Amino acid sequence: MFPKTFLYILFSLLISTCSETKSTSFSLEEAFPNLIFSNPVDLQSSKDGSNRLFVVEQQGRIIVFENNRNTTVKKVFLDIRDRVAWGGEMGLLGLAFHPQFASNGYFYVNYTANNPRRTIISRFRVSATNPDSADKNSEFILLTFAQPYANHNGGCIAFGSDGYLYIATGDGGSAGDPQNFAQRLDNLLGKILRIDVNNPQPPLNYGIPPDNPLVDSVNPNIRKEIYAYGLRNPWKFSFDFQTNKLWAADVGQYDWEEIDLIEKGGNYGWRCYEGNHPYNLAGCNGSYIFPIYEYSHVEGISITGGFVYRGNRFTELYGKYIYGDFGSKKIWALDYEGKKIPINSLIATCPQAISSFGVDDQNELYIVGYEGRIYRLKKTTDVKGNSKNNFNQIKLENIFPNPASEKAFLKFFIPERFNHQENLVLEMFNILGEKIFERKFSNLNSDLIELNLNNFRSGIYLLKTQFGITSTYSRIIITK
Ligand SMILES: [Ca+2]
Repeated sequence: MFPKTFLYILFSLLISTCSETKSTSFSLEEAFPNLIFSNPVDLQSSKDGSNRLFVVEQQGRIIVFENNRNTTVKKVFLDIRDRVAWGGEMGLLGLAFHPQFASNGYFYVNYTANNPRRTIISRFRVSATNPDSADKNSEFILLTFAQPYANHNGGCIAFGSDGYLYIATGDGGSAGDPQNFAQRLDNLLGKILRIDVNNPQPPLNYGIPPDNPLVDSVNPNIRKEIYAYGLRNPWKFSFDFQTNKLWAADVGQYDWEEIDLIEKGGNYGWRCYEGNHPYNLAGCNGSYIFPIYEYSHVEGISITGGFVYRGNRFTELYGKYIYGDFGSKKIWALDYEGKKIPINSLIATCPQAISSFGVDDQNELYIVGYEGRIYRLKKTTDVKGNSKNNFNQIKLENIFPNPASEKAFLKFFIPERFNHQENLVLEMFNILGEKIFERKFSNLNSDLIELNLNNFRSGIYLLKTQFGITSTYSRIIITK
């Protein structure tokens, strides 16, 4: 048994550092040490060959600067603070450049305004004479919709490879989606919308793409802008243009943050489900698409979606979905091939609250700190020796779900030249250090082990995983 003081220290360490079994091998550095922004919430590239970046400030400004680490110059590209109502989750929230921005100068914004409180999706145009300045008077409003409460406004907008504009909307706010907006198809809240900005269908200032999922509905109340629904507050989404997948991170209510792969016409469950967990099942008899990954509020409080990394600086992150949490400031890499169970690794912690991620013309990744700094990843020496040296050792990669109630799965990394006769010993200890479970596997023929938790009470437990002389401890939380 462990002495209690030792156990206390061990627990403290585990709770702070070992919720993931992989060690951090990245840290963050300021990407533009000479620049600071005011409540930045988005970072975009115009992708017009000018090597510029644009940071969206929540109060209502867009700032432009050269994508050069040593730059000291930033300019106000657009200032619509006089039109934007900001604070909390309101403000200028999203920016998307038209795919032909280099020739037509169009870009699109998503912001909230008051009197009445509403979301506005607008087009602006760059100045004809100054590429670092937009024409404030060029505003062309495409779409507005009422916001019943101040929170859950979504905010992210982006063009897909189909040329259509995708718009993330929140469920309208309050808590628990009191009007059930996200499940209903007669409104634009709690959705991913898709519109055609190039071919307006009067009286609309935009078109409905002919293959939108509800386009054939004869019910006049159904909104044909809807692309997917059942979302709570998809604050950030992004496209992986290698696979054409749409990744959305949906902020949870009280317990679960989720990552969804958005399919046309999909119902992502809210408010019936929060992540994989029933939330309010009244009237719920639909067909729901559940997240490909979720994490509990032990790990964070509000997910900030990122990007599938397609840059060149970090080959080990290529193809992985990099995302973070606004509150815990953790950054993870999710390895998901579409078939196997995803592997989630903590890779860094941000000095500031993470409001957004962004990518530049080279697909390199930036992390937007809400207190004003822009960061990028930097490789650090792996002090725990957990990288190349250990590639020949079996190790526990993931425990999921965690917290768990009835069963949990242990996912192992098994190297190619693994001796399958080697013994695996699993031991579980309660918070008093008492061993309450032991199981030995003499012939490990699967990288996945199922743990039956029916006989355990709610609580925090330590799971010891031992192969030969190598052992690791992981935290597992059981909730009944
Ligand atoms: Ca969901």
